[in-house]
Amino acid sequence: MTDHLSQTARPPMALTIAGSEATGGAGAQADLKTFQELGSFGIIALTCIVSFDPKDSWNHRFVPVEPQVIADQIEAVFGDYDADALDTVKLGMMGSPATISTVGQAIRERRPRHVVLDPVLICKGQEPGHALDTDNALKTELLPQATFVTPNHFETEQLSGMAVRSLEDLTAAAQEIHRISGAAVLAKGGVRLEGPEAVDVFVGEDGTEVLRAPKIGEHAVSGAGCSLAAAVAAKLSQGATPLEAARRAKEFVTAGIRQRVAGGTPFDALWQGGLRRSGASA
Ligand code: PXL
Repeated sequence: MTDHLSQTARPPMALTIAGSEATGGAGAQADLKTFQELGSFGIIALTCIVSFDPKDSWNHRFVPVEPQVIADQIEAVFGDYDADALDTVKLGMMGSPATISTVGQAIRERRPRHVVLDPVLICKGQEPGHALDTDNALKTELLPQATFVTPNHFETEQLSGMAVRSLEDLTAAAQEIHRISGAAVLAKGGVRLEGPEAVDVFVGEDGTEVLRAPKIGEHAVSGAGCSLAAAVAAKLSQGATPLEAARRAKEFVTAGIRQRVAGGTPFDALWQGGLRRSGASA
């Protein structure tokens, strides 16, 4: 459109390439809500559809989107907005090596300024064994293209090849992932490390910083990882430094966990409106 509306300033934009999680707790839904809450224009290219199964202990039913359809979505998005308008991409759940190679190629061709990789290997409730076939593909195809990576406890161990049992371990592993990838790293201890605080470690060009917040319960909350990486992406799309984006993202997620939503699944869901409701702004 070329009417007067197109003259108004364009909002910062962020694309998530991620899966749908139907209950709205995690995945592309969490990303889009986070982008909107934090003031960026959100866009989705869908990689897969996950439907938890209430008849089967909430196990994941997983349907991949055809590689060509993933490539088509990305083509549509970058056809619509050039790299100046859309310089931030978040990568969420891929689910298979075929998807990783399609997305890897699309990102290599477009080279967005910020590539925030949430290296999703397994979701809440899944066995770690499911992850191993995507592990190598993530490491070889996506990690080298990431400018910012947000591994959880398990993913930090996988990507660094190190055991993580303490804050010192988490810091060393985050530094190792930074060394391997060149990306800024926000490694999440979350509720997995002992102690009263949920501790994450940032390692990047702007240094190493431990981010702390009081633990809210002892159980992981659905959507926390997706929302954290999406909040980082939103802030980077608005010109924040990686460290600044990490700090704001941690506040956003902590407030969202405080305002979590309970349902029938064994895990609650983070609410992206939490920070807004608390009256603060990220
Ligand atoms: O929280 C990780 C995650 C990411 N993306 C999708 C998911 C999940 C976990 O359930 O379903 C689509």
